[in-house]
Amino acid sequence: MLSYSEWKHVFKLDPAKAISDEDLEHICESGTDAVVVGGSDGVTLDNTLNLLARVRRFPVACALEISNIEAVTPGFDCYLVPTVLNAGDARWITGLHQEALKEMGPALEQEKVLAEGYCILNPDAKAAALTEAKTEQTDEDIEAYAAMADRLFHLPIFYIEYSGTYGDVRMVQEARKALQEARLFYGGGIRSKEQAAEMAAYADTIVVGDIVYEDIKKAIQTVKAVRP
Ligand code: 1GP
Repeated sequence: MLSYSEWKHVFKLDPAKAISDEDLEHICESGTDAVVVGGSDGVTLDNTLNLLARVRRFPVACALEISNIEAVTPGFDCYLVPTVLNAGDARWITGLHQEALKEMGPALEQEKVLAEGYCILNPDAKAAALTEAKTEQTDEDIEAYAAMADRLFHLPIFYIEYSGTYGDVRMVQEARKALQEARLFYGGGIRSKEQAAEMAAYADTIVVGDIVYEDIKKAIQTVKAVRP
């Protein structure tokens, strides 16, 4: 199984959304590099465990993106911890993380845990509202956020997030220029193989979410764009 630094394409599955066994098989056997389990609403320990068990029937890497501390369970290949660098509410930058570590600090030694420095750029995304993200950002702002994630805080992942809408490729290009070590993730509104290829030209990893629940065939085609 590939480690996060080799991922070019991942599917993000929301444990709160229903997916048939057949569609899940298509996703897991599509040639994608990993399945990331994560969502913003209604994520529970029950639905997380259920999806983990179903994905585990296939030989694909499976990561948990933590949004809710009650839903964290052992058994994933790695754990992604978002910190929203452009959040207006500081709880989403360090607050919830510090609270979580009070309870779960020892788990850091035992599990593969990776911080993701998010920059949320779609003002209509649920996560933007929740974190009060400052989504109006210029090219220079993005370059500086990327440099901050990469060389100041040494985060392993910088994530340009347009969840729900296809983003501005210029922002991904700006981030690309500024990054030296961190992996660049792009996610948001990828609904075709052309869009997948366009973002994958600059991002190390593209994240494909909603289309899985809207058009499974189109979702699978996004893999071919980056893993022909
Ligand atoms: C969401 O970046 C991911 O966190 C993927 O976005 O659901 O819009 O594909 P979509």
